[in-house]
Amino acid sequence: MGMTLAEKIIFAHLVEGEMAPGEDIAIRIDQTLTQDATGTMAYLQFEALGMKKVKTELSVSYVDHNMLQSGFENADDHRYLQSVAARYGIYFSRPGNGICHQVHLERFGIPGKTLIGSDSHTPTGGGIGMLAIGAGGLDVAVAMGGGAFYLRMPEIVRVELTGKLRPFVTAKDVILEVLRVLTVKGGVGRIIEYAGSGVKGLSVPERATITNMGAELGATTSIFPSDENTAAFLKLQKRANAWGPLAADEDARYSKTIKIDLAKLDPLLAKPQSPDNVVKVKAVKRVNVDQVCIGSCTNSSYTDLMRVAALFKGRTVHPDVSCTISPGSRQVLEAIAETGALAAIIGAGCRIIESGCGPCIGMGQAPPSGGISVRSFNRNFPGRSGTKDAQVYLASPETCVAAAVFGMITDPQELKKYPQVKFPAKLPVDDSGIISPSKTPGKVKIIRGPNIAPLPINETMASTLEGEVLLKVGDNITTDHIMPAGAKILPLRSNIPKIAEYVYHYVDSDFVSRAKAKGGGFIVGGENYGQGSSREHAALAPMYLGLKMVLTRSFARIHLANLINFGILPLTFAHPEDYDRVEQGDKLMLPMVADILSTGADLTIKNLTKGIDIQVTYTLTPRQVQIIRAGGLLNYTRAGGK
Ligand code: MIC
Ligand code: SF4
Repeated sequence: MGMTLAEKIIFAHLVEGEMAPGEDIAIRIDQTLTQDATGTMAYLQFEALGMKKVKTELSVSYVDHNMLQSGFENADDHRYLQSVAARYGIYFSRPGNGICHQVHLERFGIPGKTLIGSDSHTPTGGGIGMLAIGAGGLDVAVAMGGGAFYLRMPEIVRVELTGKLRPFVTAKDVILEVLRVLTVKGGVGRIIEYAGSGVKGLSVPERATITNMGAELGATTSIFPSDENTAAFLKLQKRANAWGPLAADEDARYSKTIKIDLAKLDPLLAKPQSPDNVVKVKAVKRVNVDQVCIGSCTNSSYTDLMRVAALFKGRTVHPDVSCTISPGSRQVLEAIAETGALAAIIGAGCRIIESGCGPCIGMGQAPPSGGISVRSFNRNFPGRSGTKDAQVYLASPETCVAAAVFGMITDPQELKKYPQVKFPAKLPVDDSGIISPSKTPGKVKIIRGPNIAPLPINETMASTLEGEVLLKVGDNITTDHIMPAGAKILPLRSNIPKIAEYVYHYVDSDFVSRAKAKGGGFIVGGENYGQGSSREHAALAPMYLGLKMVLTRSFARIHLANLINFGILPLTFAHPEDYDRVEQGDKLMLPMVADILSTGADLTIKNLTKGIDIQVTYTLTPRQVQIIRAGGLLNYTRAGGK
């Protein structure tokens, strides 16, 4: 029997387990990436592992998130990251060089290789045929140390693309359509593989837009074949040698197939507050816009911005709109400057932001109170923009231009003439923004600023857990709810005691004081708990506050792994309706839980307040049970666990 594309790469990297859906497997990791907001923790953890040098084929440390330097914190972190990279054999991409995913695609991605990154949008690399997976920083630290990456073998879903996109319908609309069909939890436990005759009409950056937002489906990763378009992209990057062909076998078997005729798609957008709240642009009537933001790791490539510039030519940004542009990489910025496109964008009245995440993570450009913001980004979770009551819509760069020009959400087809944009014969390839590791690592001094607090170390798990439900939340809680980002909180990423003060800040401002007063406790959640980003701070900071167990209807993949990595027990209701039988403030007891987990026997939680028993399930491997009992992966690894 033939193999799917993802299966081929997994098979070539398999070090443990059997490649059947639902089985626990471990794969060898060729490349890792980190970004600054998760990277400081990942490198503190790597240091704690006591290795001399990274053992991967390639590891890169990017600075792209915490770019606003309104105090010493971020600049200190950048310096720490640069020194750690020099010391341990890691490439360092300087602030201003671009967004990790865009730069990695341009400069380092190789079809057929495995990549894990401490950022949920790492699957952007799937656009070039990599098996690229987002993970918590600790998993990345372990992989840098040569450890395998453990995951549950996903099922493989095939998305068959046929036909050709019409003018003003873009790659963004393809992934918005997939999100409409599958929803934000439709990808959990799955890899999305794109195939079909429609694939050849999509360039690598377009494919990357699609695989990038596979993160919003909750998918483990998404991947495209490596073909002549991939070869052309790599050639332009002066990396023709990195190319190799890759595709699924004809007779490969998939758990499900979704068919999309590209010619039948319309311009789409995701309405507030979820990326799967998708409708046709033309169905949105009379919504005035305050802000438009174009950029982010989803839509900030050369072709994206060339098209934006062409559409802005001879037009201006509406007087009631503030329009920002953040190019994905220095290469993109340089290229659009060379062609004159940048001048057209500036001339239209756009505000140019340096290459980085910027407004996507609330690092500046928070919209006005109650403001409407249309963004070419990938997430519109509440509060993420930095303004609690702002309403964020997600759409293609083309739809963003239409909103910026007309001052209201408008079908981009109203812009009439669709510009044909092609790659130039040559791109400004220049790696001077990427600093190679030191040739004399022994001489490198690691520089730690005062904001970098030591890693909190968890205690081993108590035999019986007892405590109070500190908070009960609903479905699809994101890590932005649990551990918000933004310009104020992000600089605290290297300081767990300080950042812990903001856990669930916008959901329940008393959560932290309650958790402290009770000496820790439990959280109850609904479906898809912890969707969104890979930030392990959403597990690490609650761990610091004494969180011992989270009980939900279901979990999102990366957050589940992060909870286990930090010794927090993830449990699910055996009977989903039991969600209604636990309330905030209830006292719960899990008698002899540590031993029961090791035997794999059924587990019952005693709700002491209500005098009832609640049956729960757990799908932990024996290794994961040991990790939780040890108080987390760091303790486990340091004690010699593999
Ligand atoms: C995001 O888009 O939410 C982030 C910021 O890139 C995160 C990582 C982080 O929280 O640092 C992600 O997607 O993993
Ligand atoms: Fe940066 Fe936004 Fe992409 Fe996250 S989603 S990596 S914050 S650009």
